[in-house]
Amino acid sequence: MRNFVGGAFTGSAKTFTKSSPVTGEALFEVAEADAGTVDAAVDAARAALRGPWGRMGEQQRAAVLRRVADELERRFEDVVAAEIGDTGKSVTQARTLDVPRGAANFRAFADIAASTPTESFTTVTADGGRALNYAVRKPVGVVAVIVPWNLPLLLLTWKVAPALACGNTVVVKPSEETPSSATLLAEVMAAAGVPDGVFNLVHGFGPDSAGEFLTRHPGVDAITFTGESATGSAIGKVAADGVKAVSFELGGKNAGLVFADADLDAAVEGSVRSSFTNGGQVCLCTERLYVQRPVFEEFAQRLAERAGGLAFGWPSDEATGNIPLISRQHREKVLGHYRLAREEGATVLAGGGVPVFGDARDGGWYVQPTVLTGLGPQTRTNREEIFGPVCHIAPFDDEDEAFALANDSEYGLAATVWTRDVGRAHRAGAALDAGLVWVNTWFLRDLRTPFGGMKASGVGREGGVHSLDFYTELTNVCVQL
Ligand code: NAD
Ligand code: 6OD
Repeated sequence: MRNFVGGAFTGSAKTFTKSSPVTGEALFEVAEADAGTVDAAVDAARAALRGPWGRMGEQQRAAVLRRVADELERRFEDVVAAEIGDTGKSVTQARTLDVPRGAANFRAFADIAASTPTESFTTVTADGGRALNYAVRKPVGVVAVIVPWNLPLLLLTWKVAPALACGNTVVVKPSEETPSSATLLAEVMAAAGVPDGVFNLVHGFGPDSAGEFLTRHPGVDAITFTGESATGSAIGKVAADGVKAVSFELGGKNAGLVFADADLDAAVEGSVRSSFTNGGQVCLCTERLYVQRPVFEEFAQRLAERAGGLAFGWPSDEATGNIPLISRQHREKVLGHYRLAREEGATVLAGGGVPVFGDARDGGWYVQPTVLTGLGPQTRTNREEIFGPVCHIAPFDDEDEAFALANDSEYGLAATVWTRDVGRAHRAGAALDAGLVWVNTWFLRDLRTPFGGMKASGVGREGGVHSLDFYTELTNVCVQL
């Protein structure tokens, strides 16, 4: 697996090994970009701004991005295989979520960038004259795109597509755990006719590796990052030194509120999805569930039964409901939280351990989906992001208490509310400290809407016109008429 710089794949003196989350076995070597490779990638991106890409109009760029979407769809099964190989996720999820969203991101941002007007104001001057103000959108320049491993292609293209649609060039650093779909995307870019240097890819780790070399690089104009809040904080310090614009999509400790008036079947099924999709490795996953007391016992029992019944298949099995965690290190973290929850006094309603398969998957990074109860809001279990297939359920009595419990967190990314009371649904939207509030659904995305988190969950918003605001500079032109 190689780096992609200025339109060519390049090797590296140093490599690292990518292993399978399903079996733990070594899969392939990845070329780790050194500082020189990152320099070359940033230089190529800068040069491409001055080339044909920089001279294209937004409609022409949009046409190129639609070709990228077409080419991604032509390589659909290759990309599915790449995502499964790197993450162990299920073929069903890769085919219905990860890869279609990759293509959808390019189409959506091609449309948005090519059709969003800028503002214009006429000013009446003191002498009765007129001046016309209008805003011109310009690319920011070279954008560093640093993304995590949980939804590799989806999260990468969610940033690359708007960045390119706005006329920027990018240097991408995927997670060390998931180099494959980003490498395939480089092939797709070349095949779709994206000019050399517009999309560059460097593989490696964070500190003292490609990630840090990129964020510290003086030739980078803006940094868009998705990952842990602690990493965001470290990158923020570096970005401040270089006075670079940042967009941060960070961690979450998301609450789900189930009211007694909810459709309980929908709430149980929705909570199975929101807590266990992708092995709980989605920043939007619900790790804290609060359930109104009259339905608490029934809900808890049904959720625990559903969690215990989720199928452990191979990734190729369409019915697979559980996937492995991404790495040994991440599994140690999640199992550490399972132990901690017990030490804190939790009752384990489902899971809490490691499944035994009697086949090669015993060498992989699986854990059981886990449902906990019995802990207070100040426990570490209810405050720290675990990022695994686990949720804690606690009862509440009334709406005010539910909203207060949901808001009692250092994080503010997403919340999910299950209710049939329309008024309550709207009150929740206003009251909850979260960038996204879903009512009677979860992870339903419209790419024109704002996406991002409050508090430790992020800085800024992307999505729709908000992405344009990050990936462009606005110049106001004031003309005395
Ligand atoms: P991470 O922060 O460890 O790594 C993310 C990326 O940053 C990787 O590519 C990594 O190599 C790189 N990186 C790490 N340290 C760096 C440094 N000092 N300088 C530059 N780059 C550095 O996160 P992860 O473990 O890959 O992903 C899981 C986390 O991501 C969870 O906290 C999850 O909530 C969060 N996440 C948030 C969103 C969102 O939209 N808010 C989406 C997905 C994941
Ligand atoms: O759907 C998206 O656009 C998005 N950014 C999802 C993030 C998921 C986090 O793991």
